[in-house]
Amino acid sequence: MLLSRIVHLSLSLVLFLSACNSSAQYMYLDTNGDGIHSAADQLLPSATTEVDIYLKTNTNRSSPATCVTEQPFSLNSYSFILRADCDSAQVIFGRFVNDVAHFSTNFGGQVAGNEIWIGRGGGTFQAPGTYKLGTLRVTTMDRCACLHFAPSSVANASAFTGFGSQCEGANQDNTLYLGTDWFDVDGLEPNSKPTADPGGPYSAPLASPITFDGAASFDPNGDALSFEWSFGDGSAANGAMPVHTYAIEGFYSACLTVTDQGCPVMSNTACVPVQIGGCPDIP
Ligand SMILES: [Ca+2]
Ligand SMILES: [Ca+2]
Repeated sequence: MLLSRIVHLSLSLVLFLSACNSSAQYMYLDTNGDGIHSAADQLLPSATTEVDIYLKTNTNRSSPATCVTEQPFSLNSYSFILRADCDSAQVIFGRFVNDVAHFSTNFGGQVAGNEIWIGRGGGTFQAPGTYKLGTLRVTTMDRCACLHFAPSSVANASAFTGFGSQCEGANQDNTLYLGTDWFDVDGLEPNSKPTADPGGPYSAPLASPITFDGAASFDPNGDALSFEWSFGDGSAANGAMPVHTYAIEGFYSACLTVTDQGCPVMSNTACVPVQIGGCPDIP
């Protein structure tokens, strides 16, 4: 409780008289070191992931913020809560390293179950912009885990996700709070399913080979895919571009199932019409 009081006091050092509402800040997580958030950012199952925490103090995903009192969206402290709250996955929070220069004041922090709260600050205002706040080690046990920002803590009613700034915010305490002053966050989600694209439609004379093309299939996480085809005549094959020859004229439905290597493993199936021989054209 004492630590959280210190956070509130520290984030309220600079007071201004005029109200300043803002709704355009963005906090996100990055695990592949490219400095941006995408579906490729995930916790490694049964392993330790270095999770980078980023904050844009003066923009949301795509547009700038405006402080109505024209005070800058500077930064002199931050506080965030992360929670692994999906699929009953167990996580272990490890070392956190602050990356903002001059933020040598440690507001403490707290781990409670699958939740962690961390706060840092310093006396010098940093210019508005994009900051890598720091890096947190997160270890998952034997399950696929997620990690989400939370506006408030389950374990500590005084902890919050936000940052101290010269722009005073809706509460006029020079603290911009997630869920009050701004809303854009991107945590780490479990696996996303791939999309199967079997190409086609296909047609060929009887007994002529057809090259099926599933290369346009994709996975939003960038997972490698395996390909399984069912040609509709009882035959099957693996691979992105198998060749198959039908022995009987007619219409068939060829289906492609792609499977990723994510956690949990996910699949997607799509089918395409096939015309063999001199039948009328496929509508
Ligand atoms: Ca990334
Ligand atoms: Ca995937």
